[in-house]
Amino acid sequence: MLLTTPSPIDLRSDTVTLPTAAMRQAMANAEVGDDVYGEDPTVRKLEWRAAEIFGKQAALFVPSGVMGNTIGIKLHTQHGEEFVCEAHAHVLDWELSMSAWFSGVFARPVAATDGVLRWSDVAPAVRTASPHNARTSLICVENTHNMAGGIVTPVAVAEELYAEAHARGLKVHLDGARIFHAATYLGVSVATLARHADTVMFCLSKGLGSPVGSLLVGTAEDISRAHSYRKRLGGGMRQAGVLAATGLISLEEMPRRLQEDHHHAQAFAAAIADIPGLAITHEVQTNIVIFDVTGTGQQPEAISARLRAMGVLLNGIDNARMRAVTHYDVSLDQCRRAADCLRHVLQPGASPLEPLLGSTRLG
Ligand code: TLP
Repeated sequence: MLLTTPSPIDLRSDTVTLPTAAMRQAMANAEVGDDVYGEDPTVRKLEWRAAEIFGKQAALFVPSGVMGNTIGIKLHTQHGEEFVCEAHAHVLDWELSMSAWFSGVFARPVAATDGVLRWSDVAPAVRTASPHNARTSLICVENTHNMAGGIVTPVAVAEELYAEAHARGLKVHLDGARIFHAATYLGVSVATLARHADTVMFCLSKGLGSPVGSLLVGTAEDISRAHSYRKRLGGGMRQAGVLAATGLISLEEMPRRLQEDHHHAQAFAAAIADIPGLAITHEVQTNIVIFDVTGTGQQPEAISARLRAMGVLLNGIDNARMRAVTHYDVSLDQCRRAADCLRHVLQPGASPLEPLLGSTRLG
């Protein structure tokens, strides 16, 4: 007899989504070739569509967001230069110092309290070359900003930054891992948000549901140079069409359902907002809810362990804060149940609830 194991409600990240039935079918049927020779028709189609959707000349399929950001930074900098980014940017905090390791550049962080990087934050940190200073050559922006609770940069704020940066000869790379979420929130196209960025990295394997892959979009010249950096990083893939096939589904079909994830994040936030000692750090605009648990007197790690015992996966991001990320594989009901579990474990002297049973897949 088979034992039923409870399916966890996984709010650790939107990277945990599983490929849909249509994606698995597309993988099985994908036309493939050797992409290092430029002969994989499905990869070429994905790159062509990504460039078209973003209003750019060309695109490069890469295995991960980190690789896309690494190549973006490499394209616009020389060894020994500086780039400016927000103090909690992914490129700074979560990419194992790849900018230093691969490009030999120094990240100069500037804090934007609400997570929206403005030109007024960036300007004082920009340096021109002198006997005492290394030159700033690049600004990295992140939209949505992951560690600022998925906050969106308004179009006008971004446009001012691009214009001021370009006026000073600086390049701008956009970490748009969740750029489709930003576009959904603002009700604009990703092309509008990408218009003035020199390069944009976006992920297929987060809210868009693909198992693997990101794209770097930009000018034909930059993307042509990017090929050699991808190869150096070990990202030259061969019959990668099996992955690109899911990417095409992500691009064409998944953006239209992101509003649902935003709604679920808001419902989760509303359901935990009055838990004593818990404070949501940012307005919930997209699919990420970050909350500070310091006031509960409990550590994120301990809360995480107790939630896990109840079938809810939700991690800390530091000693004070935890993050919940909604996605295709969690329903509204599951978000509400996760919130109930969180309330339960934060009650003084709470005992573990029964594990939660049920599928993590939306109907
Ligand atoms: N973010 C992951 C973790 O690395 C934190 C997550 O669970 O959110 N840019 C941004 C803004 C990201 O959030 C991430 C991944 C990346 C780049 C890197 O993408 P991958 O994981 O594909 O290398």
